[in-house]
Amino acid sequence: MFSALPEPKADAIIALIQAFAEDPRDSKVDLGVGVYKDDAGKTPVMRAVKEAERRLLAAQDSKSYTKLTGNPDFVAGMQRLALGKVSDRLTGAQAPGGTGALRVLFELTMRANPDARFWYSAPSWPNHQAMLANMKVPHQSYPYFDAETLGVDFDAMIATLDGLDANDVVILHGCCHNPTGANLTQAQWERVTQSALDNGWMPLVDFAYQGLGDGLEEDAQGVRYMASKMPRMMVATSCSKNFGLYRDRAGCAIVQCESAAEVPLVTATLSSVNRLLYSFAPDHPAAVVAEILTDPELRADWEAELAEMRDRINGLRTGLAEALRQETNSNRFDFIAEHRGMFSRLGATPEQVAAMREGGIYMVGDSRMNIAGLTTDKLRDFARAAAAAGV
Ligand code: HCI
Repeated sequence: MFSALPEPKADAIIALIQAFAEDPRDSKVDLGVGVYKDDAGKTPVMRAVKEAERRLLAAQDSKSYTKLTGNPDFVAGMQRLALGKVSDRLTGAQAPGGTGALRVLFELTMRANPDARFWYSAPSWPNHQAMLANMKVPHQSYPYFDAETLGVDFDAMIATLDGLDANDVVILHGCCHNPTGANLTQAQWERVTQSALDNGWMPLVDFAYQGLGDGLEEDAQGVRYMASKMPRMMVATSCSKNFGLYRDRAGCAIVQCESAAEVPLVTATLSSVNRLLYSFAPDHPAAVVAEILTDPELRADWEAELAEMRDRINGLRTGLAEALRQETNSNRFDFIAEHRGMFSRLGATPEQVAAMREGGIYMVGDSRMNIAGLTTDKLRDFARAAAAAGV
C-alpha cells in the first residue's frame, strides 16, 4: 500500500538545510533557512530563555495536561505583544509555532466560511501556498514584489485587493516580508485596511518576525493600525525568531471578533481545531515566553538581547550594501540596506545562485538570502563571490 504513495514535494528551504549539512567544507556559508546567527555563526539560546527555563525546572510540579487553548498568560502576552492590547473582542490559542498558528487559523476560517478563498503575496513564504494546497482550499496570489524596483508594487497589489469580497482572506506579512524584505509603509497599511473595510475581505496577518525589523513596537504599527479599524481579523504569531525558540515550537493564533458575543464560539472552535489536529500544543516554550513577558527583569533583558540581534542584522545590511557597492562599482544593491528583516533577494539568476553554491555560499534558489547568516568578516568575500558570479 505504501508503495503507492506519491513522491512528496520537497520544501526548498528545508532541502537546503540538508544540502548545507552534507557539504564538508569549513568555509561554507549558510544563508538558507531563516534562523538568526551571531557573529560567531552560532544560534544562541537567549539569556532570558535560559533563565526562564531554570525557573520553570525548579518550580514545575506537574506535567498534567493544560488547556486546549494553551497557557492563558502566554496567549494574553502574545496579544499584548502583537496588538498592544487585550480586549473582550480578542481570543486566541497557543499553537506549535507560527506554522501551527497559521494552520489553526486556516481551519477556523474554513469552518466559518466553507466558500473562503485565500490570497498570499507573490512571492511569499512557500509554505503558505503548500499548506493551502494540502488542505485543498482555494488559494491564489496577489501581486506584491516588483523585481525591477525591488520594492512593493503597491498599485498592482491594491488593484487586486480592491477587487476582493467577503469570501476572501488575505495573508499579509506583518513585517519583515519573507522572502523579499520589502515592506508596506504605514500609509500603505492604512490603504490596505481601507480596502478590507470597503470590500469586506478578512486580513490574516502572518507575524513571524516582530522585533527583527525596526523594533517590537515599530514592527507592529501597521498590524495595530489595522486591528484598530477592522471588525474582524486574524494574526498568526511565532516565537521562533524573536525568542529563538525554533525547535520548541511556540506560536499563537489570535482572533479579533466583531463583538465580545462572538468570542465564546470562536474560542470553542479554536479548542476543537487544536484537539483534532494535535490535542495540546507544547507547554514548555509557551511557559518560558509567559515567564519572560510577565517578569519585568526578564522582559527587559529579552528586549535588550533582541535589540542586539536586530542591530546586528541591520548593521550587516548596511555593510553588505557597502561591500557590494565597492565590488560591483554600482549602487544597485543599496536596497539591501533599506529592506528590513532576515531576508532580501539578491536578484541573482538560478544559474548565479548555483555558481555561488559551488563556491560554498548557500542561498534559496530564488536568491533569497538570510542576512543574519553572514558575519562581518565575510561581507567582502560574499560581495566578491556575487560579483564573480555576474550578479
Ligand atoms: C524560513 O526560512 O522561511 C523560515 C523557517 C522555515 C522554513 C521552512 C519551513 C519552516 C520554517
